[in-house]
Amino acid sequence: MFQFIIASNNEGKIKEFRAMLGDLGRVMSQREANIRLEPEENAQSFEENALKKAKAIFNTLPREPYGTFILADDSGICVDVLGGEPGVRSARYASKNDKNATDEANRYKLIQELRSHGVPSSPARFVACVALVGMGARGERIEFVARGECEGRVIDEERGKNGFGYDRLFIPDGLEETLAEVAPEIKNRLSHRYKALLQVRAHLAALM
Ligand code: ITT
Repeated sequence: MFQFIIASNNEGKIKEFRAMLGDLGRVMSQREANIRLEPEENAQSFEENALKKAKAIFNTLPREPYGTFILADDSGICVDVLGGEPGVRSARYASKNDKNATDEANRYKLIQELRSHGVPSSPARFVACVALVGMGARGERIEFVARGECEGRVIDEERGKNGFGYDRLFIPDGLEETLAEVAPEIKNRLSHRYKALLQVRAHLAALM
């Protein structure tokens, strides 16, 4: 069995990781593991930010036992009519001081931006890069990053109460509902995070 420490302070993400990885072992948040660090996310790509977070948290571990892995997720929403924005800045989209803004403020800003472009909706995608950092059975360092994408469109009104972040504004291809209107089990079978985690799971299986 593995033990995973999720390098995140976002409760929405942590809940999804628990649901998607619980069968492989123990899943703890960094808070539960008593790790207070909040690495800066100032890179230009989701991949770099995810790996940076995972390495920083891994380096705080007192020992590096085989079987304990750090998982970090850098994610966001890329909206076509906004030229791919907010992208890596999704958590800070509505912020004036470059710190994370609230989900409500970020959604409000996205709605305003769509309206200022004169469109009620736009093609968009959620992107998640998930980095896995740990120690292999022969003491070798394991670093792996996977990218998952979920195509769909954003709309200019909130619908639904499930999920977190931009879920209330995003309708995935093939559905009529937003990700906040469907059950968590549905989101967790089609999401960007799920697609990245499938690759992580395959990588872990190859280590066993
Ligand atoms: P950590 O860095 O502590 O993990 P964070 O919230 O700062 O948490 P990111 O920097 O990766 O995480 O920002 C992700 C942003 O994209 C944030 O605004 C989320 O609400 C949004 N987001 C990511 N995945 C999402 C999903 O599945 N549904 C809705 N919004 C999502």
